[in-house]
Amino acid sequence: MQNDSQSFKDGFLWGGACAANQCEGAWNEGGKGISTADLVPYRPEKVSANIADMDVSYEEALRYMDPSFAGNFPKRRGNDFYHRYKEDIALMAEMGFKVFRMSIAWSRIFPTGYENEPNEAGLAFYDRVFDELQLHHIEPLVTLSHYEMPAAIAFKNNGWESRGTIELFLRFAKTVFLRYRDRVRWWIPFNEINMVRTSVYVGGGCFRSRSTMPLESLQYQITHHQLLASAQCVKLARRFMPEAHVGCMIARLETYPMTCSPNDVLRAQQENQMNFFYTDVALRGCYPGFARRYFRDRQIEFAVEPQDEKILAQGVADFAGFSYYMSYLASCKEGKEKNAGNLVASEVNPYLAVSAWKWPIDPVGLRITLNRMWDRYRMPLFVLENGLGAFDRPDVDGRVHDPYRIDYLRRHIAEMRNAIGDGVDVLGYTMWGPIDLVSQGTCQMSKRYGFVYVDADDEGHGSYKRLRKDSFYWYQKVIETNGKELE
Ligand code: BGP
Repeated sequence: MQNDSQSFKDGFLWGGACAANQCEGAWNEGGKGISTADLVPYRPEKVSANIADMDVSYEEALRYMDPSFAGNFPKRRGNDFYHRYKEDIALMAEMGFKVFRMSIAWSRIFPTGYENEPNEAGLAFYDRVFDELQLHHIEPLVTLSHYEMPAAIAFKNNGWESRGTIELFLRFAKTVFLRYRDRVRWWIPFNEINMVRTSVYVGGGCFRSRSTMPLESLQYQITHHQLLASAQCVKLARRFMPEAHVGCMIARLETYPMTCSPNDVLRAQQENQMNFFYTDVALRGCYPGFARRYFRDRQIEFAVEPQDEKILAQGVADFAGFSYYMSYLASCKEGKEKNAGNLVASEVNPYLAVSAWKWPIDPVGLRITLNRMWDRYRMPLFVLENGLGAFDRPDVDGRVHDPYRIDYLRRHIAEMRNAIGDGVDVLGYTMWGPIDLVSQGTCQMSKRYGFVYVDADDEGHGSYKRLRKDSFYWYQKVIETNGKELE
């Protein structure tokens, strides 16, 4: 028996996570093509009504493709990581990061997605980023697809609705595997692969109006193609980088029954199952029975080819990654009051406080989720995202006091430690958005997650100067003590 089961193992991967489209900026520099994320405008009227609507229609996208269209597109600016990566990586190193989760923008490497040869300037940019990380002994963990793709693929293929997109994606994957195989050991093909249930545009580069399929069938068609692409990525990675770890990732929607009525319990179980559907396929290599039933009951039909079963079975991932922000409630009765949330909104849980964006805060839910996933897969788990979006304001001395963020993270890390004490194997923790970045759901810069404040507003005004918040020093201590010191 181990003496100290309630502690993080040596080499635990502490760090932070971001996505190219939310931090890089430089949307039209270095030969980059226009991506689907570059076409998402800031819509303040939706933000004030607390509607996180990320969809862009075909007609809107066509208009936004015109370079002379004047609009506010925050994901084109990000937090300017493209020009400031050295400073940002130095800040992460100062906190003691062991790992930095980032994504590669597909449209930097293949501007339209259809080129035969990659864009060397794009590849060289990530060379520089990986060099810098290496200099500071920080491991990169790379997501290949984090809510963006070359816009041309959205227009020509309707994104992931088309099976042809798999081949384009694999060309991109192979290119970056071969280029970076000596420096990147951790890979994730898709961020939150279940996003497509919320937005076919963000999750699948797909315009709803351009498809003739009923919505749910379309969503699972996209998913099927992405699962095939993931499995083939695993296979490719094993061929070129036998030492690499290739995981899968969902936004974990830990769902509790609203009451102890067996029907509510069953509903919660079904919702949890359909949330695990993606990781079940990626980690077990086949479609689970409950999903087949779900498709049957709801007349969900999508194209599957005879070789697909084999493809899925041959590309089983080797760790289970997930984001965790909150828990959800399931009930057979439609409730009146809903909170907002990551990907989906849920009925109000009276036991939980909420953030300024009405996202419930449930640290114990992280322990529950870690246990549930460990029980299900017996595979190493990676907490790839967790964090609190909040309004931060520097004081007169230019300091940012963010006790609420420290409190949120402390309580979640403590519950992760509890889960480790329960016997769960956790590889690492990459807190979301260590340097303030543009919000995925609302496009706000003012929805801040970071340990480092970025002087920029929702319109892109500001110096983009970086300021260490109080939480910066707190996280530094957490890492230094390998999670022993959380106060
Ligand atoms: C996750 C996404 C991230 C991220 C985070 C916070 O679902 O993977 O890209 O942004 O949520 O969400 P938001 O930025 O909407 O607050």
